[in-house]
Amino acid sequence: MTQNLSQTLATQVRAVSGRPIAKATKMELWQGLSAAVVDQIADSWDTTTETYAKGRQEHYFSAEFLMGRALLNNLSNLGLVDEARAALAEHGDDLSVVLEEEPDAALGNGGLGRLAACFLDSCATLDLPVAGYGILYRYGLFKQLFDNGFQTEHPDPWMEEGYPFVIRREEAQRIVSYADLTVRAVPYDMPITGYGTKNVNTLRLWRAEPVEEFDYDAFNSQRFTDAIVDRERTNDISRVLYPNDTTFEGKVLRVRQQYFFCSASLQAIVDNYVEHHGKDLTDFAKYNAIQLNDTHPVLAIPELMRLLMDEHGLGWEDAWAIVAKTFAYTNHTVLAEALETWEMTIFDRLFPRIAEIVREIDRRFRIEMAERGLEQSTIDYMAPVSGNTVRMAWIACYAAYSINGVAALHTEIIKRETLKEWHDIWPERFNNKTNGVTPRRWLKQCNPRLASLLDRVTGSDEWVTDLSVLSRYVDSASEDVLDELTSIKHANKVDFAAWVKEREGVDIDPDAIFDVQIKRLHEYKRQLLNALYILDLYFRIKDDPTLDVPKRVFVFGAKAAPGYIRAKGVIKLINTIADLVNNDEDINGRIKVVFIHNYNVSPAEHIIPAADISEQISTAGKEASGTSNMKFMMNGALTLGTLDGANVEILDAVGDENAYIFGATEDELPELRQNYDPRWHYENVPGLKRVLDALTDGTLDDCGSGWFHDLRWSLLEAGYEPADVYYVLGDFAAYRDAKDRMATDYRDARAWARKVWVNIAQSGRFSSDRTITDYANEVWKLDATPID
Ligand code: HBZ
Repeated sequence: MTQNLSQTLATQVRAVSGRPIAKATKMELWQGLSAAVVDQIADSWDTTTETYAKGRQEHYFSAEFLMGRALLNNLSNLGLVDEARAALAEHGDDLSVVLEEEPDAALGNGGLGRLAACFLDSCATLDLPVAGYGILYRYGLFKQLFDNGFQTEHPDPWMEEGYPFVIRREEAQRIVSYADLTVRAVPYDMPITGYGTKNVNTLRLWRAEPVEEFDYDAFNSQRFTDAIVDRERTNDISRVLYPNDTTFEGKVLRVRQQYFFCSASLQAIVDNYVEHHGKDLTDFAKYNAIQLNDTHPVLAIPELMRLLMDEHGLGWEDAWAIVAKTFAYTNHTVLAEALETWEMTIFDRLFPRIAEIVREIDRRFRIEMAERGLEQSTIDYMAPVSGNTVRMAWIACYAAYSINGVAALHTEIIKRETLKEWHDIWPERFNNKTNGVTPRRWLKQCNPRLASLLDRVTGSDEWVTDLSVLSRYVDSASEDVLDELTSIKHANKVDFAAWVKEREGVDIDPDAIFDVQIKRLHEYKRQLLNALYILDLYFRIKDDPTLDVPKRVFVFGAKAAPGYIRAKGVIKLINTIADLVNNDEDINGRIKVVFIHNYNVSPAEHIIPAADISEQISTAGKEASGTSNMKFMMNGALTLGTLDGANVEILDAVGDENAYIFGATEDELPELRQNYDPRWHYENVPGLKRVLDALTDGTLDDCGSGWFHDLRWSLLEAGYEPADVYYVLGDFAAYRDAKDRMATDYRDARAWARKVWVNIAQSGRFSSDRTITDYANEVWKLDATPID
């Protein structure tokens, strides 16, 4: 039925551009090719949807899906890359140029959102009946530019020019009601292809639209603004992704967003149940499981109660019995400020019925706990509602049948501290699911040279869907393979250097060590520690120009939340250090610093294959898992890291000699902190004083912002809070030693390549296929359902 890609390409390009393919722009070629891909999968997608609808399904609720680009991913999954390249070549066009036209779907902040995207890829590849549900934000995460080294934020209207990979499903719209507003939720479905399978899963993103496009009564009676105001309030709901991952702004709107996608998704899920299994909802949990990606979708719990009771006539106990078998909750942080709480007054204002249900959950919880004999103070602490505060994580812990952390250490910490009281009562609910990343995007697609070496070494491409096969070859890499690894990395660095030159205007030497830290900017992630090292190295070379150190390129990519001034100070600092060292003739290119602006999924695909050193240097106990650490490992960068998050498991997989671990550990820190005096380190650790003083003595200019003074102050004095809460100065000496040692070790190319190989070969357990298989077996109880 479907025509081949080259036949449809010309037709689709003509349809989107209204002119012959020879005259189409690159953007129109991208759109036409993308539409041609959708044409290829339409039948399988429909069959998959129909098949899944009848059986048990898992629904992944997430406020964020950081999908990145779709076209290459789909072509690669469908085995159509060569055909697409040839089809474009017929018209004199180059696939790689066309691919670069695609905007990133940046509907996420960072790790949490990207994890959701990797999970969808694995679910489709494993033929698992899983759908994602979220919001079709008109503006994804802000676009970052630098103005004189300062971050500036700009809107990212990613769909403005048309986006063939989301299909509006007019007929599947739902109504979502608030006390002050009724809106239409219109689903836009994105096909999620899997590697080497016909199954095509779905990501359903909801967009808010006015029930009536325009209030003509208001308009005609001269109330022009009234007519527009309601429309805009509705459009606001899916207008923009919140760029906050610590602080909360526009609380009411954020709660509105959360309720919006939870309610619309649950209505669709319940309706599907009724259609296939009848009006008696008793067996709802037999057919449906819902994974809550952090607390953002926790409103789904009272909303499902409402739907079951108010729309389907169940009593409280029956409804709660279903809810308690439906939801599973993933925690992504131990930072107290990120466990969402809302004011009850917001709930009262937006949805009084949900507020009432939450109060009833609270009332029953208190009774149940009193019957268990818990102390009143414990009950008050754990109760979903205290005073005017609603604690979303507590609602999740009470209702969910499964609660998981995202790395072994993280799960231990939430059991012991963050969620201790819950673990005391329901230890059986707790489980670990160490994160993973998809080897399709993060190895096969972004690093074709390495992928082809792996094909040759293993004799097949089985590793693409079972990355664990690589471990069989861990001890058997010949010297030829090791040399080839070195030249692949070098070739990737040459490509990357050209990309950096074009994008950032900086020259970097592919023979230097590429040392990379890419992640959101946070104090706990300690980009500042890295910056202090670079400054120290700079001074060391200035002191002794003959110092024999290998050439280095320090690469950063990071966005700071717009209101997070200290994080923005670190960005300005790194850019200022870059100016200083990149242009110093004494340094003569021995150190280069590059801050990649607007870091996102597709820049990551250029950066990671070129990295030698993976910076994973968070204060121990603070990074729940990390996922870039896994991507780097897969691409043969060695970890320079603390014993934090999944670094612990990476170390376990590769062994001491193949990773560089430093710094205070999570169990040492409480005691270390008791007598911690950052000033002592400032005075006594050689080099530290010089580096910290450079922040304020005129060496580095913060353009009158006062931000560098604040950074120094946060480490040394900090006033009302303890100084240097993230132990930057405490870990500085150990970090410098480890990083210097790495640079020295890099000189032995063979020995380095052997470490690189061990990292690649042992990366199998960090494939999201492994993570998802564990979720499917242990939490979702879900079987693969291939459509053929
Ligand atoms: O989730 C990250 C963790 O910091 C990281 O360690 C982990 O690997 C990753 C996946 O499990 N957490 C986030 O990315 N969190 C957010 O982006 C966030 C967004 C909005 C919030 C709170 C947190 O309100």
